[in-house]
Amino acid sequence: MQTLIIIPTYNEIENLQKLTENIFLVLPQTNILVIDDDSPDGTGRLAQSLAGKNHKIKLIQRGGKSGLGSAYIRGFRYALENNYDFVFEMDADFSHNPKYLPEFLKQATQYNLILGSRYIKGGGITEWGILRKLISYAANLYARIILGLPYRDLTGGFKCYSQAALRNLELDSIICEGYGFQIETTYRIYRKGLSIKEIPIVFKGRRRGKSKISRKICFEAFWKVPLLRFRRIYPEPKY
Ligand SMILES: Nc1nc2c(ncn2[C@@H]2O[C@H](COP(=O)(O)OP(=O)(O)OP(=O)(O)O)[C@@H](O)[C@H]2O)c(=O)[nH]1
Ligand SMILES: [Mg+2]
Repeated sequence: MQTLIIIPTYNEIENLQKLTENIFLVLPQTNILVIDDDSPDGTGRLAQSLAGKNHKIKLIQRGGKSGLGSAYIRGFRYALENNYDFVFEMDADFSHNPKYLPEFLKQATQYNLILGSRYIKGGGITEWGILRKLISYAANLYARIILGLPYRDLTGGFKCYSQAALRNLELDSIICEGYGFQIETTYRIYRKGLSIKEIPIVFKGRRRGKSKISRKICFEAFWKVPLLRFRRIYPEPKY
């Protein structure tokens, strides 16, 4: 059973090394794929040196900041080319605690997609102000109602896909980039009739490094979510 944890990075030099160490403490056999967009703070160079010392750490270095969604799509292609069985999405900033990884994997043997959920019993958010909590909650409600999805946390980025789920994503036709990307990937898997399970996570607000959230990313999700609803027919995947 081969697992790959994809970590997109942009200016995460204060977080990356410690995060990889903590991941290997709970999942010693996993591989980690860092997708760095030429971070000005040298995260890419750090990742290169970590990869040089440990063959379980892989690096894809891209030429410049091209967005979270396209970084994950690049990582998903790598995972399919290399035949990984289970593939995680995880942020670099310790918002996603590695301690949950074994529970994700346990559930992934029974479901095609596991969502780390802040909005079910046992889940939560620490270190976020009321405004950010409200925006996140409203965005989830909006997506849930428009798309008719029975899940509480659609914008979260701590997820585990089976290989079958990845093959069903039809990567060439994904239209969203930021929070919308998380909504779109879950929606596609749901529409294909694959199984999805939410498990509770306590999400911790970023402590080190700077946020990359932007108004553009929030606005994109706002106007593209209704498009997803009415754009039901996706072209055949090209692998
Ligand atoms: N490769 C790549 N990684 C990115 C890009 N934008 C964000 N990331 C990474 O994606 C993950 C999530 O981004 P965050 O900035 O933490 O976004 P957020 O969690 O919504 O907001 P904060 O936690 O407040 O910073 C982090 O690991 C970032 O370094 C990008 O354009 N390219
Ligand atoms: Mg974050």
